Amino acid sequence: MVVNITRDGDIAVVTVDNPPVNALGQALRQGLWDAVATLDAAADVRAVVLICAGRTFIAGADVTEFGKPPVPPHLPDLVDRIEGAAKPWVAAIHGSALGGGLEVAMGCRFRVALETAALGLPEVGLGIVPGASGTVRTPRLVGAAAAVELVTTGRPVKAERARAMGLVDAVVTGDLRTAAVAFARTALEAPLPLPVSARPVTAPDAAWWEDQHAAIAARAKGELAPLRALDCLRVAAERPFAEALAHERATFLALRGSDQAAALRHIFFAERAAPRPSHVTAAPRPLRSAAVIGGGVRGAGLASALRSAGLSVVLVADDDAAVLRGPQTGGPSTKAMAERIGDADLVIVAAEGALAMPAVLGRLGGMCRADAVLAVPTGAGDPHRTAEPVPTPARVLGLNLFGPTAGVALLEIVPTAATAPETLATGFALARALGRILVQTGLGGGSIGHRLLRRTRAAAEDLIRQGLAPATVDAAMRAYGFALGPFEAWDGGDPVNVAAMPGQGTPGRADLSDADIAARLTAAMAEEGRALLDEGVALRSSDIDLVAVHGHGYPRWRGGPMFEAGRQVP
Ligand code: 3H9
Repeated sequence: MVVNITRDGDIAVVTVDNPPVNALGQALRQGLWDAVATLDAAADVRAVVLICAGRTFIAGADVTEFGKPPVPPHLPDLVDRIEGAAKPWVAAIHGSALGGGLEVAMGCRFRVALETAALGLPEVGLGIVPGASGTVRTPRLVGAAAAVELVTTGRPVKAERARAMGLVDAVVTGDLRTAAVAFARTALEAPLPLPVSARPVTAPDAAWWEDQHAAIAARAKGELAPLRALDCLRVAAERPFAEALAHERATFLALRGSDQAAALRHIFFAERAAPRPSHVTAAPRPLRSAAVIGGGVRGAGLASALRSAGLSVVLVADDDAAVLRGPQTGGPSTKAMAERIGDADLVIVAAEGALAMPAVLGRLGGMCRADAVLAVPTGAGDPHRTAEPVPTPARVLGLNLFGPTAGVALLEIVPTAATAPETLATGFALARALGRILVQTGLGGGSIGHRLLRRTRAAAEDLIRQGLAPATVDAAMRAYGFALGPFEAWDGGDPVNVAAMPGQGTPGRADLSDADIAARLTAAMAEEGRALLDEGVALRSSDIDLVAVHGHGYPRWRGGPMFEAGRQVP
């Protein structure tokens, strides 16, 4: 049963049990719908606590239903029904109350949250707006400004902040069920507050809405949902409840069927599939300490992320790591290096180039513990060769870091033929500990990230040869939604020798619109993606999209090059 009703004296406890995240699929909506009728009819029940089994409160609508026609009972009707119940409902929140889950909680007369809980309306991240009164009830509960922040950013807030804004009535510790039942008993002693839908909103003036619009439009860069959400919030503040609800529902249904929502759902599921591939069944090695070798700003960023994940970390700066280049610089410093990294469970070479060469890694392998996992970048060469000189190559793993200059958004694992299953599993455990997206390549030895980059670079340089200025190409890609244009993104790499390119200096030869430029470069990425799949370098086409989005700034709301190319095929 997805909904179970038990009793604690005159308080009924409705427990939702719909693993893994209590998403509001049809069976759960129906179960809650029926529970309202059952409990309204139970004369000896004075209040109802709504609580969830498992790791979280209701985490939202069931996203897998979004591609299909809506089936009754519809969520907005369920929220109204809970609000209109004869007995007051108290939402008891642990884990995350997200999207439809928070909307159900706002239908309840009260909300009680464990101090570790988070609450939010993340719908814009899925290319939609809240569709069950989130844009209409939230401003009635927390005011227009806080509602704009919650709904248009999609970022959840922790329980204490939620209490400060008025989203929850109490933050509790200890046993949630006991605390919520006690809260319900106390609440019954005073007159009930108005249902959320009946509360007034103070409408900000037109200038305030225009400022919000300008700020969000600048951030959204072509993404539709945040501005549509703002529009719903404005209607909610200025129009009666029922009118605003109808406006929100129409906006939700229109966006749900949009290309952007389909693309964002694709990325949502790709991100969740990536960290748990079915072929990785071995137990990871323990990960308590790590050494990060070089890598400049990115190495330092990785070290700090590892520390935040609870590991003890040694960061060896590029200059210190130079000792690895050869015996001539050996002696005491080699010994000092071995002392610094000798205890680490995991040694990550974050430096590319000379420090990632096989000879260097052979030396490094001799300095760290014999069972330490050694993660090395593969951009500079073939990981099989790289691993050869390392004693016990079974513990060597190719590891590439991608993302914004200072950050690491994505880890790419490149196993070699010799990589042991538990070494591979340790790579996955590392990504989970860091909360980063991880993509694994096949055994063929290439890197998805580097190959996509090389191919895009070649296609972009081709455009320069045809007479376009790098700034024109960059602007076109930014207009398409990329975080940076290709030439801006590469300024850390080899300089582009524009002057040496034949055809440069004959402006006007290429007469391409921004859209043409973006189409050329994204098509080149998709073509490379198909080659990566054919060669077995990429295991899934969604992995290529994840690398493009998280590694190379491809607009998330476009779904990545493979997703876009797939949509163009009739
Ligand atoms: C919405 O609510 C619209 C409404 O306003 C209006 C409707 C009318 N649906 O992330 P995890 C699966 S929009 C279906 O690894 P965690 C996920 O695929 C929705 N499935 O867990 C995975 O499956 P598998 C707004 C879902 O503990 C498994 O659950 N809500 C959904 O790291 C575990 O997921 C959101 O956007 C879903 N909604 O994190 C919340 N969510 O095991 C999205 C998850 O087969 N969810 N799955 O691979 C999250 O942010 C995280 O899942 C959460 C738990 C923080 C809850």
